Amino acid sequence: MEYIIKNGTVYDPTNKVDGEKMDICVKDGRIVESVSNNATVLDANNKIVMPGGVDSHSHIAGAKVNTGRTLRPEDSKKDIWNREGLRKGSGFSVPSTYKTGYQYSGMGYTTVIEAAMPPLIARHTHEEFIDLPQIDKAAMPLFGNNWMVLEYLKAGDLNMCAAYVAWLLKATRGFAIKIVNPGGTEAWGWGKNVHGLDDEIPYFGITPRDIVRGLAQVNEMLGLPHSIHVHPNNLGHPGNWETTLETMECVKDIKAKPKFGKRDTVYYNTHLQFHSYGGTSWKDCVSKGVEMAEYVNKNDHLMVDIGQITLDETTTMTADGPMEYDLHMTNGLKWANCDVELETGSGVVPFIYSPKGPVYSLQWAIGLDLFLHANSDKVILTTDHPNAGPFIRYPRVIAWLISEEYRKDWIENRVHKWAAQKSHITDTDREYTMYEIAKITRANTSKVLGLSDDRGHLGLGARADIAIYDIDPEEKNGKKIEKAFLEASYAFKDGEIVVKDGNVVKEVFGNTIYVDAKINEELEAELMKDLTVRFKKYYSVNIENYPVQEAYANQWEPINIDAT
Ligand code: MFN
Ligand code: ZN
Ligand code: ZN
Repeated sequence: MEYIIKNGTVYDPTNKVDGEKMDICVKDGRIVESVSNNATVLDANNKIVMPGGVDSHSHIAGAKVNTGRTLRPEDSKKDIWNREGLRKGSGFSVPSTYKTGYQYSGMGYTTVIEAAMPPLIARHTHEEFIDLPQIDKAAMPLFGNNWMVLEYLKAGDLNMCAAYVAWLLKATRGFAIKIVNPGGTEAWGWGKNVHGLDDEIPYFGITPRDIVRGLAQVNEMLGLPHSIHVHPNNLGHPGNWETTLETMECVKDIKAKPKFGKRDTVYYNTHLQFHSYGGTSWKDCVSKGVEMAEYVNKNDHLMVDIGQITLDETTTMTADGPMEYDLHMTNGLKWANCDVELETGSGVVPFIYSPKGPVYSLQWAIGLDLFLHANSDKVILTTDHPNAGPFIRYPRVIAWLISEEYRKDWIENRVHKWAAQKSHITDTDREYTMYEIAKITRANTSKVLGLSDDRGHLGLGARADIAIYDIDPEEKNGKKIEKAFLEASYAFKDGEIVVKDGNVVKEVFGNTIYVDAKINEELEAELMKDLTVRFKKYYSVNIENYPVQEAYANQWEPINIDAT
């Protein structure tokens, strides 16, 4: 199929296109220079055109997501979908698989990264991916509490650690190194936690600093497309901003050496909002959003996503087991906890971020402090779906960023006074431009993931993943902004129209992206010898049964790297 999208106002930061009226040509799934006279014409006059959205951090598939669905039948009964021609679905904060794909697609998103995959049960993530239509997907295996990683780092053997990371990425069809509460989740196996970068991890004797630094070095030895992706220690605790800064500082000297893509950073801090808390308790907690944003602005080695609180009832889920226990003790709601042998753990807790709550209003303001004081080249829009709120609230977050008037309405009429009192959100009248919105949802994410060669932009040769929204770039009405970004006029996936007027009109199945890094043969042989012994000794499964089989995707998209 050929298309020409005529006269749209185009925002494509990767190619420095800022609101120019231009035509976009599409042929055989890619953006091309020109099309024939037979091309279908799409009139985008008075509409804006952006590359398809790329989400670098969202929990959409796998064991803990499904545990969330099981734990919360009250959520699964919400927002029941029964639309002509589509699979039925339901769930507000933890939607079913098909609905997840449809809703991302309806918002004009085309690539989404699942933020935490337990290696041993990677198959569960991939099984759900198979039934998750409309988008390309990838998943980040959890490495920060893995016994093999801890052992190799304890022995100071970065080569073996790198070989293991390469093997695990391939075996689980994973995409990048995810680190959650380094050392803390392992300590949770002993009913403990770690509280700072230099706390000793029980039995292993190494520290969170050793894990973060070690894995950052390994990441660059292998030349992976993405950097290490880190959820630091002390999430959600007043005073944690100091731990966050120390974690960021500890990898500053490492140089980015990707063998694929254009990443120039070595550290990615996810859901920074949850890590930017001052004070010593919730009574004296204040936003450190401005201080954190200033650090992010002046340091080139890192990128961050925000994890903006949306003030909804949601379901929290994370590999940070001890944190979820704390949360369950704080809010008194039900709790699920899971251990994944040798590798990681997880917890799931419902959470009601009431707009009237002082603490939740402050958390909301901290996210906005970060956005409003950060350079838009350095931040990424996420809600850490569903932890700080469901992804279908991205359009509302965009409205808060674009319209000071709308933000003020929330500050004055909807949220608790702590939001304004304990943060700096009322000190600034900054409003994001459409160009900046395109950066924090497309250009920045595709670059930091190493996927900007053919995703997140509209240059020649890019995948024809495109979103068209019916909105005036100067619009300041929050409700109109939200509606426009929630219901894309059109969305294209690989050159086909998949959404019209916010409705999915064509079901397609995207790729599953993973990294296949080739390592030196001798090193690989040494690793396999060692792993075979470790599997026999510790695991309840055989090494032969561990890798994810070829059948576990609609279409694999390997990223081949030569790390010999
Ligand atoms: C990430 O996974 C990921 O993370 C993230 O809820 C997550 O009540 C999962 O126990 C949280 N509240 C307080 O202590 C508040 C202080 C309280 C007090 O005791 O004084 N103050 C008030 O209530 C204000 C009263 C005055 C007023 O102004 O109204 C705590 C409590 C809480 C706090 C509970 N914390 C958890 C937050 C952390 C992490 C959520 C989610 C988190 C999820 N990853 O009217 C007048 O003048 C009187 C004013 C009042 C007064 O002063 O008395 C995954 O991968
Ligand atoms: Zn996290
Ligand atoms: Zn997360």
